[in-house]
Amino acid sequence: MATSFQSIPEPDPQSGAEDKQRRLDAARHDPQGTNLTTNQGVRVDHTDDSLTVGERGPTLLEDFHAREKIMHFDHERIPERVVHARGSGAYGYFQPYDDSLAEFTVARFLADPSVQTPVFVRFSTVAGFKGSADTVRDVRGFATKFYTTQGNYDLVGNNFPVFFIHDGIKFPDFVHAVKPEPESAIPQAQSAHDTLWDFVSLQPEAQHAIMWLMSDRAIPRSYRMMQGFGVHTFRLVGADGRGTFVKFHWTPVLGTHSLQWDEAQKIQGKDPDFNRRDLWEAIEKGAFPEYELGVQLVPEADEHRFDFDLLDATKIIPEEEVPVQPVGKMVLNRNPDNFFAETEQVAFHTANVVPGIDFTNDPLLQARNFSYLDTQLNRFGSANFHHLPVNRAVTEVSNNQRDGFMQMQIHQGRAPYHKNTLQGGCPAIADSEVFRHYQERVDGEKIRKRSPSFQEYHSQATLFWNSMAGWEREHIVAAYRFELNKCDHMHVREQQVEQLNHIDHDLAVAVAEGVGVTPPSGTPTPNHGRTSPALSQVNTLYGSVASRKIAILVADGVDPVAAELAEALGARGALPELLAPTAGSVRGSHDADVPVDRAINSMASVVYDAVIVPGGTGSVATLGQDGYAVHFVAEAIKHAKAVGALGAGTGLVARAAAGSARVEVDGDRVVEDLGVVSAPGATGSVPEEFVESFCTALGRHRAWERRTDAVPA
Ligand code: HDD
Repeated sequence: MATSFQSIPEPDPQSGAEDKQRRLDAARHDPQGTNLTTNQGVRVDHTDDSLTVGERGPTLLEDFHAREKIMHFDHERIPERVVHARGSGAYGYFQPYDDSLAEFTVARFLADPSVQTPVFVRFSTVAGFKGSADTVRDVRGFATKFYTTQGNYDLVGNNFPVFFIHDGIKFPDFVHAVKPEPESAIPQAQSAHDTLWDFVSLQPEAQHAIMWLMSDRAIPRSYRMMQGFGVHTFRLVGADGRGTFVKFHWTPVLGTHSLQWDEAQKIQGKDPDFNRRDLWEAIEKGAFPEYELGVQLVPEADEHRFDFDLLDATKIIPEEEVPVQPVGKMVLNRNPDNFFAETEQVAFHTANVVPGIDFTNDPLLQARNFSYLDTQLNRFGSANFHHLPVNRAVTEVSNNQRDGFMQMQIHQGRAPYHKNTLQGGCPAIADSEVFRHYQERVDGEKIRKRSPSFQEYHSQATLFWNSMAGWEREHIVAAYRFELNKCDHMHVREQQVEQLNHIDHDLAVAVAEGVGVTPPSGTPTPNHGRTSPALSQVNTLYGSVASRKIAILVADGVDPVAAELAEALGARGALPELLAPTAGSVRGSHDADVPVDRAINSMASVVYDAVIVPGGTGSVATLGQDGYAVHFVAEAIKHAKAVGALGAGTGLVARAAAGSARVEVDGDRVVEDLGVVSAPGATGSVPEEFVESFCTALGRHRAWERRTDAVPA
């Protein structure tokens, strides 16, 4: 996860990211100040009653307004994406730091630091339907459309750097296995069922991506706090036609952070839109998500220097072998105006490339280059989906493609063919800035056979496992156990445990013990012992409290510190909210009203990053009697969150902590233990030391070393 997070240079005003927004203006419709009309622009004076014969008679066929309104409603839905149906999007821009890629690629948006390129990004889950919950255990899509001055470039990636299969012909099988089982349509957006595990335990190539799926990477805290990867090895092409292999990485400025599995499941009920809301609110509040783009470059001459095949999308290039070179930064700074028009109708396609970027023969990528164009025809029912505002290039589009459903352009001229003399030969073939396919010599037999260089399946899963910290391993074992325990067929559990025996024998035994099968009988593959520290979330960025949500629990009689605390935390960029048993305000111990942001029982600790209980004996006594409030604190303790306590609040937090962290309840000291910060003497004002210590704990994201098994929440 190497990053530099430099600032980007002043862009050339002509290349501005606002260009796409200006063009979208033409398609925007604001109902403010308008009158209600039919689709033909005829004003109507009544839209609540159909045209009938008499007050209680039948509706007339001539009621064109009712018919049009209902007809349109009947056709409001389009097919959801067959995968990645659930998603959220935002606009922004990308800009390179410098011209360091200029010697490798003619793609200006990557190599010219004066160019600021507008982007639209859609984040998604894979398996669930459009209305499924956000925080399921799944891969996250990270798809970016760059509206470059050389045409649209789509980088359609995921938050895992590897995929489950290495040939696209298996994609339908894989997706059929992970989707709800066909006879019952159960379970929704879950990998924890027989068919998925049956499939992957019979496809050893899936084991590396499955290891990622069992890790905390599959439950990101936020789209703003996850990495993105192009996954495939692509090719950069320079002005001299030279090719260089490239892997793309997005790294979030806020660090890569995850939820806890118990928490993720609870959020699915408390706020199914958790990640969507987080992205939306952050952008509305001006906390713009930022990601650094990095590249791993491999000269063509080094294609065969690795112990895996560069064309195998189930493999990473370890960052320690080929460092990630920072290239530029993307900032997401604008929410869409309309979810359907923009986020739903955006159409990504891996074959949307621009001069300077080309494919490799990765068989997964080759299949994707067919699938994405094809799937859009199913979604839009027309080949004209590139006319949709969100999909339109900012460059001129001119060719001889004509007609089709929903043609939005009025093509002039009488010669829609090439070559012609009747239109002056236009559209003409340009002699500069054109896309030229990378010239690669290919020859061989026509065969259905995967290269032996793709046929080593487990060593990088072992690398991942070896690179994990103790708590990351605990989460992985727990995830395998959870998932396999949901499988009805014991032989499916056994098949998977046998696979694990090729990754790490101890892991296989630990999982077997938790899922009621005998430990693997076969000879284990010896663990090679190698690690890649960049894979562990221990080595991500920590320290920032920006946009972290903090619940401050109050009731009548609360010490005056509550409001002061909210101000001090807000000044550091965090998002504190005051929660009380009822909404409105509470009466402070200093006899002043303290406004409250939300009622405790309309929220839950799982949607916050941290909880604080200020003092005030009346307030703490009321909260202590409120089972929901006590549970709120205990749950935050259980999920290893930063928890703060001041004055009498320390008593309540000590009770909730159930011995999992030391909480001081007497004296004047500020004490931090395993992410729990207590300041029993702080009643009149908030000690700076408390704020410091609490923000340090919050900036560490979670105190994973806190032992919370005994905490009942
Ligand atoms: Fe895919 C959507 C990412 C393999 C076929 N894929 C889709 C989206 C993302 C990815 C992020 C959602 C785009 C959006 O937000 O609209 N897919 C990946 C990655 C893969 C991958 C990173 C492996 C490296 N996909 C893959 C294969 C195939 C597909 C092998 C088929 C052979 N993917 C599709 C699709 C989708 C799609 C059916 C559904 C909706 C869409 O394309 O526009 O064509």
